[in-house]
Amino acid sequence: MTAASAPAQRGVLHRWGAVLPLTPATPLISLGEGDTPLVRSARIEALTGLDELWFKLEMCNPTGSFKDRGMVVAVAKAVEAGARAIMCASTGNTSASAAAYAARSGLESFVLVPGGNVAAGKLAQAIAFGTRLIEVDGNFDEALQAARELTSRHPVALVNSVNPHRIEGQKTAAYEVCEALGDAPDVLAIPVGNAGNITAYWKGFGECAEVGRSSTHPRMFGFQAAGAAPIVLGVPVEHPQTVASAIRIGKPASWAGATAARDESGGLIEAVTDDEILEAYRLLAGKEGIFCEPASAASVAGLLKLSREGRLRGGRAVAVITGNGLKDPDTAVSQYKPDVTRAPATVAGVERALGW
Ligand code: AN7
Repeated sequence: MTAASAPAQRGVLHRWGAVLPLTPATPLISLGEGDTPLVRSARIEALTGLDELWFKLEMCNPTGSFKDRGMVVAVAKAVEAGARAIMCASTGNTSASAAAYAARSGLESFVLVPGGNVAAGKLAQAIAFGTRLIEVDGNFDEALQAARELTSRHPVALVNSVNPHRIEGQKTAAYEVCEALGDAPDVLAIPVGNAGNITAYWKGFGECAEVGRSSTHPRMFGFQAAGAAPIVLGVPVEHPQTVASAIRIGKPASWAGATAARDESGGLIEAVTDDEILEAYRLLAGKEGIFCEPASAASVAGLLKLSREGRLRGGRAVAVITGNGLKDPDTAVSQYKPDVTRAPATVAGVERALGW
């Protein structure tokens, strides 16, 4: 028997350390985040008028969302700075990710979530990772304001995307897209909630162009839910509403970053309705085998909307699939009448039930 060679080190800090603000004192923690698949659309592409449609499957990260990419950097830097505890406000995915990396690093974590508006799987994750869960009587925007003030008064590190280390980590997805395609795509389609991710991708694409990892930059197409579309409307939304609870955000912290990404790239930020989001959600599962959460389907809903309006002409687009559908089982169940047949546990019984 030959000795197995040591597996290569994985994770954002190992893979992308050279473009991250690491020091010799930064602990290289990892749950194997990053290096997510970029897969070509099998069937939706033909509905869009695009030459190529690709999906960046950020749902394949360890806690099931893109948040892990930035959280690993934020938590490593918090540990480096001597923090014993971290805090975030969250519509669910940030809290799941923060709680996981805190557990991994021996930190205490506190998460503020809008009571009654977080998908069940995300709450299950936060609880399993042993976080101190605070359900606030208010929405995400109010929870974030409270988290900002609390972390300025107490020795607890804030790990929302207002923490620049989160943006640094999340920009690595743009590097991976450029590497996988050999260049930047023509269009990057992405859901927009608190607007950290569109800000991070734009930073990443800018850096890739600067150092010759790409010859161009994409137009950034951001999509908000129609009931939670402050950037589209140009004013905060006091009572945001949408089935896509992850992006039920009325006052995005990175508002300026999102509009800069839009304007500097010649892109757009538009709204998609809950019906359009759920149509894309069902198409992604039924026609592509990709079970994402509703917020993630907003990127594809947006491309389909632009296509219907005759505003997409060729080119290569990447849609970011930000989170896993397993996180929100209630929306899944509400969308389908399951095709279930009862039968005795015999060959004859199943044949009879199927009418064979
Ligand atoms: C699946 O977890 O804001 O525009 O607190 O979970 O960077 O906020 C989640 C946001 C898109 C929007 N898709 O990204 C949180 C949170 C999914 C998300 C977004 C979120 P940003």
